[in-house]
Amino acid sequence: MKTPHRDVRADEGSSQQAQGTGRRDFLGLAGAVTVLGATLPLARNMPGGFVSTAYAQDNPDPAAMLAQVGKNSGLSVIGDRPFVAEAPEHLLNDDTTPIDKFFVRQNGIPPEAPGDAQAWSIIVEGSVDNPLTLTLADLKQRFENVTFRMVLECGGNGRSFFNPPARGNQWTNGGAGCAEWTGVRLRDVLLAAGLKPSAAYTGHFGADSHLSGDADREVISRGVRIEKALEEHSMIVWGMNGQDLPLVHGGPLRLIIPGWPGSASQKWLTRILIRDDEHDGPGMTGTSYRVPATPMIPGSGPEGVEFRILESMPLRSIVSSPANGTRLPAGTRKLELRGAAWGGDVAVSAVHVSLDAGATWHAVDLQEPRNRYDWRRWTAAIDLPSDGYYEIWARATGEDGTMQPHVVGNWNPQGYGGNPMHRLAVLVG
Ligand SMILES: Nc1nc2c(c(=O)[nH]1)N[C@H]1C(S)=C(S)[C@@H](COP(=O)(O)O)O[C@H]1N2
Ligand SMILES: [Mo]
Repeated sequence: MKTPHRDVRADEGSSQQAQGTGRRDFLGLAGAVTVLGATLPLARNMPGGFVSTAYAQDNPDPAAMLAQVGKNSGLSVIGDRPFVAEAPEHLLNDDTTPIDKFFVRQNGIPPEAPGDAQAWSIIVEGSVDNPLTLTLADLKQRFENVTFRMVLECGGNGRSFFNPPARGNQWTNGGAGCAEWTGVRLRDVLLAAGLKPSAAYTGHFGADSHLSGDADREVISRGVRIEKALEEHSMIVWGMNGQDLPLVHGGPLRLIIPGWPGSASQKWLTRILIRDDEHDGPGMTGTSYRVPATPMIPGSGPEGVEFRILESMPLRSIVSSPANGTRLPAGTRKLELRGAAWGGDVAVSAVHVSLDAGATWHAVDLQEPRNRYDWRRWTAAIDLPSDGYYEIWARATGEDGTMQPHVVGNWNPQGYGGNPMHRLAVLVG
């Protein structure tokens, strides 16, 4: 067993580490949590609306923190400051991930909800002919409104599978969800601003504040090559699953840059800077969202290693039903499986499952995606030869012929791209 990583703040770049906040993370202090809980015995059992903000802030109690932001109590809180929570695979069993089961990744402190969401505005400037200031209401009115169901996935998803452990939040497979996003195409807005021929990169800015309390420090500011920004599915969104985008997910307005690390999908969007060169905000440099250009020795330091920006996320498949550890009645001879698979810019072409550690594989029934970047839901009914203990392995294949590996490869200091096959156990009888 891996010991939980103490420095939960260092997830995606030393540039984002809190400075002198004097806060503890609860993951390394399980004993202390018990003590705190004991001083307020009823707090854990209170319904969400009764857990005061002050309580949640002063007591790193995962249940209270989840309730505070309207999240399902089954999510795993993997960081308390900033708040980070993922869905165990069995909570990703819906075709469209409900908001309460959708992972959360904060790098700083979210802004207050604005009084008038329609008045929230963004600036588009830099290498453009007509810099724009647009309110949410302007966006709705001026540009075609579109809805796509698309996966949003943290760049560090799968990090906990690295050995030796990589620095940062220890995600399993649940730093991902697939929601219906409503908004406008980023492309339409950029074209309205008139991109100069030199425009090469975007830089994204948001309204959250840095954990250090320094008002001049950006929490995170990533960007993408202009070609990605101009793709049909890159969006500025105000809607999630038919509702107004919740504050915890970057409402009123955020970017969705599908298929690439979630960090490119700036929340509480305030500004898009068009640049002639690669953006260099927090999260763009060093080993943040970067992987080695050539394979490095697992556990070694970054000195002398050339890193490149992580763009497409890797292939991933999950079994979302049954849950890991499920016990089925004796005599069960059909194992009914449900799951999902996705793969960044690469479409999933097949998913296979094995009950015998990969000796034999069974193809699953794959649903068509609704649109590009949607995940593919799948089902399978596998014959069980007998009662007993079974491990289920699931493996996705991409349209480029690549597959998920048995074990995580490509070790890198911050643990990006960890996508080994999903493995879970069931007991029959
Ligand atoms: N302004 C801002 N945008 C942000 C972040 C942040 O901390 N601040 N976190 C990023 C990261 S690392 C991820 S994985 C996604 C998470 O989005 P979610 O919390 O809506 O799931 O938002 C991204 N956008
Ligand atoms: Mo992330």
